[in-house]
Amino acid sequence: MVNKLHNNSITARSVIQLLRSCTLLIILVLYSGCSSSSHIAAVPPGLDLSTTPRQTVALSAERFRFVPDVIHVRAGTLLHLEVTSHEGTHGFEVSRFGIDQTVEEGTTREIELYVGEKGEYPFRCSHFCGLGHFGMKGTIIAE
Ligand SMILES: [Cu+2]
Repeated sequence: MVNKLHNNSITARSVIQLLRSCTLLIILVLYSGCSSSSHIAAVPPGLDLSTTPRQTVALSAERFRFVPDVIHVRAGTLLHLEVTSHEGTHGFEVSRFGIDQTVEEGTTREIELYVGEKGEYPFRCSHFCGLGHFGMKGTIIAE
């Protein structure tokens, strides 16, 4: 009888420990999920705007593409994008920079981001715009 009680309390303790480990694991998974989608500040607060080179690119959002869909920029440039939708409502998302804007037909969104590091930064339409929506994407290439 005493033995049985003892065994039960051990089982209960193991279950609690298991639950604790699971909770910890879930928190870790959620946390790593968040950090993998972490983004760079679009324009870092300390950036000296008077000396930073700028580049302006006009982007057209159409069904179902961005024109141009590849933007070349020199690393260390403040990129000024003018995104105009000529057909339908679209979204403009650069997840690495935490940018996500809706661009309604006939309007232009002005978006600034500082491309500090060499690399490829994908962008895409983030507003479902029709059958070709999922192919509506492009890349900023910083060299
Ligand atoms: Cu779309």
